[in-house]
Amino acid sequence: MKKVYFAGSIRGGRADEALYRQIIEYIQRTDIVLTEHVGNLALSKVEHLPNRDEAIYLQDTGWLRESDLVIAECTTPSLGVGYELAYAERFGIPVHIFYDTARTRLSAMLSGDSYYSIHPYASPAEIYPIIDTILSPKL
Ligand code: 6K6
Repeated sequence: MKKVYFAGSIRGGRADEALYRQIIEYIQRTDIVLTEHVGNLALSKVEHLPNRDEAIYLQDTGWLRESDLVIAECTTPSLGVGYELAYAERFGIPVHIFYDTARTRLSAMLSGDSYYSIHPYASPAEIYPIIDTILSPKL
């Protein structure tokens, strides 16, 4: 089973929360999602700590370094997700970026970086077969 770091907007806006949750549940049928809370804010365990933001940063960067790959839904722009994608590149972790072409124009800092595997989609239904390919064990 692969350890997947799922990245999606939190303070950048929660318009796509339901989609994040569906993608996370889909990945969890076969693999491990380290960041389940991105699809469900109620699952966060660090929210009430006095040093909350530092705890979030340390926890998330630790999970990124131990992940096998990152899957990011980037339709809602997020500074935190952008940071995570650059962080993953720095540590050589594969990154797959999904975004809805009708709702966003992906930042050139992502679309212009050949390190990233980018998957534009017209309908969310297109996401799942691509995830199957990403997660399928290589022979
Ligand atoms: C409350 C409810 C759910 O999570 C919380 C506490 N906040 C965070 N907890 C865990 N990871 C976070 C939190 N805020 C941001 N992140 C990370 O940054 C996630 O891994 C997201 O992929 C990304 C979102 O960044 P912003 O800039 O949109 O917040």
